[in-house]
Amino acid sequence: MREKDTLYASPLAEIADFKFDQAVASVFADMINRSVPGYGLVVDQIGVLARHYALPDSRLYDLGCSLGAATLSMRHRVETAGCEIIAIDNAPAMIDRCQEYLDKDSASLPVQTLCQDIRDVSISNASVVVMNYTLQFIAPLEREALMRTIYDGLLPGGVLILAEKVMESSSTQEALFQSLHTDFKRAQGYSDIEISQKRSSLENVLVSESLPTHQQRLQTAGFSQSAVWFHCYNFAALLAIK
Ligand code: GEK
Repeated sequence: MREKDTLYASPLAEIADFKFDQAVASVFADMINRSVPGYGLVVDQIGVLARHYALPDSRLYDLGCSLGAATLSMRHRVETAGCEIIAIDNAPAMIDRCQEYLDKDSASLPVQTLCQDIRDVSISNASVVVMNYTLQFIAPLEREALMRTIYDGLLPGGVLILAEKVMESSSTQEALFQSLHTDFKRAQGYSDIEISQKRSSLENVLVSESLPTHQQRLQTAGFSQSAVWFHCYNFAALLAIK
């Protein structure tokens, strides 16, 4: 059974910026499932999409892999010969646990884990690149360069699967979705104090952008097509094809 997230349950004297440390890693599965609407569905579909787009003898990257949920989804679905998954995260607490889960997993697709900053990573011979709620933690000014690195490392016909917290262009709709997201978290058992303290800790750390901003950046990087395949409140996933 997964460990329950109670990190923000008691009033805190000072709310520090959110960090992917040991405390977060130990409750992360519970935290993300109860905070991100549709997380399980998106993770599952990443495996289905990877199976569709994986090319023989190519690499599949999971950038900001955390505990390896998307990696495991791909590992269990992809059957194309000669594929390898590269799972990368710069938080030691996350990647160590990810490795532990992979060691216990019996699927045969090879996985290499790397404790590395995805801004420094080299990508090559890729048929699938996944960024499942990771780009939002990269400074907006650094996002374009990362998109180009991903685009350049993809094979023709390769895909980027990008899930993000997104911001609505209309302030009325943004307020509506924020309030519905708060209801979602309440329904998952989070108290108002937990919701508000967690929101404060993420304020300077998670920077969301609008879907049109993401789509424009993907187009500028060279992607010929991008399609929204999941959208629930402020959470969306795109498929961008080279
Ligand atoms: C999942 N994809 O469960 N370099 C490497 N990793 C980074 C960087 C960076 N510069 N910045 C942040 N991360 C996962 C969920 S969580 C999403 C992704 C969330 C990592 C960070 O350490 C964390 O593990 C992950 O990106 C973001 O399918 O917590 O909302």
